[in-house]
Amino acid sequence: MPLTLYYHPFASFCQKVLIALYENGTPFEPRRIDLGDPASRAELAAVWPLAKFPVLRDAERNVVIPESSLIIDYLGRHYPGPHALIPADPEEAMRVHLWDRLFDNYVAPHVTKIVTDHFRPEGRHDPEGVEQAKALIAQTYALIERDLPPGGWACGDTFTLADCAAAPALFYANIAVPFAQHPKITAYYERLCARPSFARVIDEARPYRRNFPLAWPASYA
Ligand SMILES: N[C@@H](CCC(=O)N[C@@H](CS)C(=O)NCC(=O)O)C(=O)O
Repeated sequence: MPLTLYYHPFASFCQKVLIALYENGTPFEPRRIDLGDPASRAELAAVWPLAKFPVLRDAERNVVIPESSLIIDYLGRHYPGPHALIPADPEEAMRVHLWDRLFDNYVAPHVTKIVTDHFRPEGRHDPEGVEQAKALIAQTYALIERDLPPGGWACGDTFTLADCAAAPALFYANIAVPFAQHPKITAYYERLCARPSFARVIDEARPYRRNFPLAWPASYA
């Protein structure tokens, strides 16, 4: 098996790539990284010095690919399966990339800001930064609610890279800044949770929930 994924099942950007792999039934060797363990972190840093995951290693082509969107793009080009997650049409692909960017840049990192503030030592919290992060997520929800199609997926009838990004981002964002007052996002999120690839990702991450500092909503089975 040429593909190795360096990842953690609870990390949202890793979940994004897992969804893509599961959508296409792509075989890979999972290499679980524990960033709290120096040896495990060093193993990741040896393939990608920034020590951020996910990272994909392709032994057959002798390449290392960091960055979730690039990994999904790479998989589609070199290990295609039944679901093309990035459309061939450049205009459609641009729309998919825009939605992917929305979730990656304007939702997920702000959730990280809110969550990691809980791990800061006493006297080093950043309440203003946390409030800003919450406001930016709320602002992005408003845009998503405005432009999301009433049914189907983020960019229409086909499940794409944008949905791989959306599912974990919304899963965690909803805990930090609930989106219940946005009916289209709520219905879309329910469709994402019913998608077998994402349902599997949620299941595999469940054992790690005890380390999460925010309260789990009752609706999160
Ligand atoms: N832009 C990157 C973001 C990767 C990222 O931030 N991953 C997080 C886990 S979800 C991480 O490595 N966090 C560990 C750290 O920042 O030390 C991508 O799309 O893959």
